[in-house]
Amino acid sequence: MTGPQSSSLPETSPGLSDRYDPSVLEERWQQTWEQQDLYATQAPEPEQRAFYALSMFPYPSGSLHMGHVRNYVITDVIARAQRMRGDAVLHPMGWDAFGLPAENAAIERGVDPGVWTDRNIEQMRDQLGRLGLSIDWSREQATCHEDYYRWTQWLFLELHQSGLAYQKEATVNWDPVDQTVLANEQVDSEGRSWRSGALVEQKNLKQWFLKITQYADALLDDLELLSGWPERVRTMQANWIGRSIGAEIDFQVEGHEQATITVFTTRADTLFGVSYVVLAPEHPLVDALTSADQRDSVAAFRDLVDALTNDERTAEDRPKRGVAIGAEAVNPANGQKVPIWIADYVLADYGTGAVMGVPAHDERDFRFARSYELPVHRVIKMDGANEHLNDGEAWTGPGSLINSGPFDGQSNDQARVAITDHGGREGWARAKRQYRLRDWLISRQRYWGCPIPIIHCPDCGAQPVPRDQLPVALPKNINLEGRGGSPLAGLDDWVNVSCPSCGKPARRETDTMDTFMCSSWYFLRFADPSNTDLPFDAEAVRRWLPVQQYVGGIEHAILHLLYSRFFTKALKDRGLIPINEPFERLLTQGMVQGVTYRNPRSGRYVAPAQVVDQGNPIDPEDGGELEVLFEKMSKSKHNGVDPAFVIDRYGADTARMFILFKAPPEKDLEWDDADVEGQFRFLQRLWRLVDSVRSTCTADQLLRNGTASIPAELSETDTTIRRAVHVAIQAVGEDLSGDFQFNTAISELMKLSNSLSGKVLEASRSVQIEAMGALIRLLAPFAPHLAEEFWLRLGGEGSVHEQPWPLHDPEALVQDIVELVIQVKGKVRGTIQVPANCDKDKLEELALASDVAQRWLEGKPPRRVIVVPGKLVNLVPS
Ligand code: ANZ
Ligand code: ZN
Repeated sequence: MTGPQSSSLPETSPGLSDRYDPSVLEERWQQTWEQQDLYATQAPEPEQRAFYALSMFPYPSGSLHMGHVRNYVITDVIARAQRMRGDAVLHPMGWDAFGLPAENAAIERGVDPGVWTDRNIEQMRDQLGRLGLSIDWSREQATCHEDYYRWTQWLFLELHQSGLAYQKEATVNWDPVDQTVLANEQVDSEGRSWRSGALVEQKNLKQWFLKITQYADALLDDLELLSGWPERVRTMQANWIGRSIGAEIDFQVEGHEQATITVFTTRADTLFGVSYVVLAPEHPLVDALTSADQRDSVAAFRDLVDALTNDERTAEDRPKRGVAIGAEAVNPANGQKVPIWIADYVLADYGTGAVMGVPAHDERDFRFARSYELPVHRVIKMDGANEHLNDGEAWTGPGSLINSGPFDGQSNDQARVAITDHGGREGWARAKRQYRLRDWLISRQRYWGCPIPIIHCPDCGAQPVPRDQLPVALPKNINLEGRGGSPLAGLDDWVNVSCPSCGKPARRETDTMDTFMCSSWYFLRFADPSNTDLPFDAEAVRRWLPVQQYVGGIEHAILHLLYSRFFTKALKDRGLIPINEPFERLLTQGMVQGVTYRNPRSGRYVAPAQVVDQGNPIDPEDGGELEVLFEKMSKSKHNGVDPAFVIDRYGADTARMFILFKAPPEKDLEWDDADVEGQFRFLQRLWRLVDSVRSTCTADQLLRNGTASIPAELSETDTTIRRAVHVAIQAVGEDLSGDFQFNTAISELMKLSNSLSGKVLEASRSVQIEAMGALIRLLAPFAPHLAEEFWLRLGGEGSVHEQPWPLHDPEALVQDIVELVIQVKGKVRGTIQVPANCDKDKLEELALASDVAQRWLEGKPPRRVIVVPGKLVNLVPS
């Protein structure tokens, strides 16, 4: 018989047993949320804070990996928590959808890159759906769709109009595997392509660049505003921009009236110590200045250097090599003649491509001078030291000037300025800032990218495509087989157009844009995703941006994050947006590492299924023992764990809980099946806890909004439970602010669950409601499906995800105070007041901090401490 009270308890879904079965439950909630449009973005009310939570959008490879899962789950927890805290949250998702894999798939398998990409997007969207993310899918963007790239082109034209996009002939990085040029940021320190891993070659080509160097100072100086970014990322950007403050100094060349060699130096104070001048082998003056008898050795040396990468040329541990070219330069400070050399370590594209050699005060110059028996003139005296201390090596530290004419005795910092000023008055020196940053090369000779909206006219030059003709659509069904050069160049119908200015026959630009262009502004589009008149409306951008919390991989520390900052600043200067920096806070999540079996003899990685287990892991191939490591999950190392597999087996909530619990978000995370299992068991315990409460619950005792008015008189159980609940509310709240310590937040939830299990049933009904209402709401950002199910099962109203975040009641935290006796060697010496329920460690800590202890121990640690909880602490001095 069904009584009237229990019949009004909420229905759970048909077929749902009383066992925790995530597969049924999660799918049902995902469908319900979708039907309810639960995660639709709500425009912020006046007074309401707008909170933009964003994950770096993925390349649609077609399959979701654990790195993605970690990234999106972290952002999701933040978005959900902020929503419950009352913010208007924007949490969108999109696809960085142009790029080479689609084109290569097209070449290998004959599928259309657009079709291939859309299919992958579809698949990945489904996979993401299974994670239970609170994403507003109505704002989805794919950079390869016309309604997006039309605006990428429009923004390119904006930059072009401001003179920030230009074409020039340049020596560029050529990737021989992908058959395209690369930006400097896309070549690693070993000279390899970031994508294909091929050794990059140098080629001379006419290419499109963006003048990011115009923003070098702003990009560097504004790093100081980014206090919500990891220090490491800011340092990487600062080093990449590489500002040097120094001077240019002109040297005349003996016997060549017209020739001036300008060097860049950060040490103008050492000018009197110059013993030679060095040009980069590629320096334009080398040919004119080389004497007849040095022609052959100069030519031979240049060939040698041609074969080296920049890194090989400047590596610390390589000998520096060079040849004299048979000419002399005149030191403008003292008229001294010094030989001119070319050397491998002087780079053509840094500074002026020429340096003054000061062996006494620069290590590299010192070694060079030693190798070639060039003189060493000391001009900086190490203060307070015997002069010949720096005979055997270069002195690169501070000091005062010697052998420097009128500048003798000045500190080298003073002299650096004084010598530059003096040269300035005489016309041979200028203060100068130098940057490592180069303009961003954005043209690519590939098909699957955003076409550059330019038409080349023999008479008018490079003309922008009129904006009302955008997008310049990528032609479909083209033959991608012929490698080398842009595939678009072969399409006569597409290429041949008339000039938008004069109407004469002209040709379309056939290069496409670097995909980093497409991702440099997508965060702006999400603020105004369906605007058909503009890429975004400034008001919408003002409403949502800067992104409050950006989450993504450290691999973009320079690339995407620097480009996006540049775009933001350039668009602000164009008056298009009111913000100066795109991302207020940045979290770079650590890697997900899998158990990896490696054969230390062959270096071969062995798939776990092949490992022979004989107590130790054995390689079936050579019968020898394998090393067990944790490394970033990857196909080649056979150490990946498929998210779908984990979700099938345990559900998304367990996967989320494990990922959040196992390591703080910015640290690497070692995958561990046993810990996944552990989280699953924790959720099962919660299930039983909720079930136990539900079984005693009557219609007038439903959770409703999860709060209850607490009577003044409480039992001891009530007080204990309330304290545990409010301690958890406070701790989880703190862990979800600032540093995002999700792992400790989950530990707090576990503690709370332990405190409630069994005991909560003994509490009064209002305390039960308060406790369960808080537990479920605190769980909601982490395990959203299960929390929603619990909310329903206990008669909560509406969705748990729309409930306000619980706030702790300081009064519930107040603990009873008891008196504790402090003894020294068994004699009572005083008492202190301590909270009831302190554990032994806490009591010892409080006793040691007491006045009595200070007085009797005289600052020395005691030999022994005996704690009798609730009674006394006995200190035995040493
Ligand atoms: C004379 C000198 C004396 C220097 C001394 C240093 C110490 P950063 O800080 O990296 O900008 N340099 C300039 N252009 C170069 C090029 N194209 N290739 C290789 N080296 C180059 O370093 C600036 C210093 O690097 C410059 O200051 C110059 O050497 C060298 F005691 O000039 B210095
Ligand atoms: Zn024209």
